[in-house]
Amino acid sequence: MLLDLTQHKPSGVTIDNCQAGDMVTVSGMIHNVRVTKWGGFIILRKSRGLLQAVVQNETSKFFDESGNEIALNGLCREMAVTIEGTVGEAKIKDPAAFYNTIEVAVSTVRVLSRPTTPEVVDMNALKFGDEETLLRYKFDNRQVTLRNPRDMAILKVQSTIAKAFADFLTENGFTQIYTPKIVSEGAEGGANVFKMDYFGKQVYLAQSPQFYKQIGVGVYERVFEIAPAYRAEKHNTSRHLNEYISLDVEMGFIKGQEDVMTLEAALLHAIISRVVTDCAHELALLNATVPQLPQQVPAWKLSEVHEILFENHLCEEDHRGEDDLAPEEERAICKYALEQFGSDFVFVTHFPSQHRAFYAMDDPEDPSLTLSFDLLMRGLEITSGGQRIHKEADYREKMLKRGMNPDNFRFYLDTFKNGMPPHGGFAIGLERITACFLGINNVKECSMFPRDINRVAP
Ligand code: AMO
Repeated sequence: MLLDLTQHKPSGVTIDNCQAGDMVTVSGMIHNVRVTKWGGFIILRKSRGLLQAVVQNETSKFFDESGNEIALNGLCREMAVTIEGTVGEAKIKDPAAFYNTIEVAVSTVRVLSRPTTPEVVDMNALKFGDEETLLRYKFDNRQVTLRNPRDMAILKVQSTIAKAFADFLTENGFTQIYTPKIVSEGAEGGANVFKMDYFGKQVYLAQSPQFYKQIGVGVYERVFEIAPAYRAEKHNTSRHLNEYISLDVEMGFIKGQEDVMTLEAALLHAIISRVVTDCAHELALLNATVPQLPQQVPAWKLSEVHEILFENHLCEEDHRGEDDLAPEEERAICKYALEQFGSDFVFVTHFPSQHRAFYAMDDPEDPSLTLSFDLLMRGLEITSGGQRIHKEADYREKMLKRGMNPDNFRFYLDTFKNGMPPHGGFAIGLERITACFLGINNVKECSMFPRDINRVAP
């Protein structure tokens, strides 16, 4: 047999390039069937959303998997079907309808396969009293509830964010890398690292590709990765996952952390533009407000944030002198930045050295602080980043000060021994940026199969 490679794409008229009056053949899953006196509607689910097909009793015919003619009420939700019909103009109000200016007048429907349970999950009826019960039901049945147009839209936006991230960085001279997730040392420190047995030896699941992306800078100058990261967070919150997708960036030959922050702002600009262009349907369906990112993004030191909030009476408590941002401060400074600077994003810089990972470069002007930053979006931290130490001796000194054993990090330190440029980078949590973009309260809704302290299946 010889395979014809030109056949991988449908040719001629398809549902995505048709006009009123065209005959089309379109396959999809039946999302809903409504029977009327004169015929009815088949709502077909396609990759971007719903398509309406109109049935007329006199002219529409239906066939089962064996080619036997059946009645319209022989069709049911979640059957895989191929519909042939004529395209007509329509004005469909349902926001889940991706095809909202056309419909198909059905000539034939052929069933390709059918569900084997009569109790197919009804995506239209995903309405429960409280949010927690609804989310539990959705996650317990995620393999099917993902087919609901709202969840499809969330993950479509997420995939567009990841694609825009990769495209922007590739266009700006970054090389995509793939680094191991089974590692010998946790990169971020702390206790939230998953241990696992590796042929009798204790190893860890990577909390971040931090070491490897820095190593990548010694090779390619500019690198990025899109990959899972693992955090053994014991608390079950709306902002934490135990496995999340980390959008990692690392770049060499920087003059300071401002270069990294500027790159991130430009990257976010590209991501927002791409989502607006490519996901108009999803944004409308989810009722999302496009994030505002001005040409000049506010960036304040941590101490300045405490001050601003205190002086303007924007927080209940006085947080001046604290080592980190309190959640109420994250929300308050974002509200302030939006009102005063029209920005849904705020950079916060110069976190205390003792609260940042060892690889963060200390500020030469005040070594108790680091040249590091967080980026807040709409009240939530979506990024950490900063300038890194690039001299082996400085690493050793900081590790010893922290009671770490440099011998455990030999391969990492070897990189700096062999020469490294000044460099820095950042990581964006994909689920968090998606949730903030779309105004979704729980990041788990932005994970295809969320992992939390109570859930490893489906
Ligand atoms: P950090 O630990 O702050 O930094 O993580 C970076 C970003 O990853 C996301 N994130 C999470 N998302 C969901 N659930 C979690 N449990 C979780 N933990 C982190 C957040 C966070 O801002 N190596 C550094 C980055 C760097 O400096 O380049 C790091 O991993 O959006």
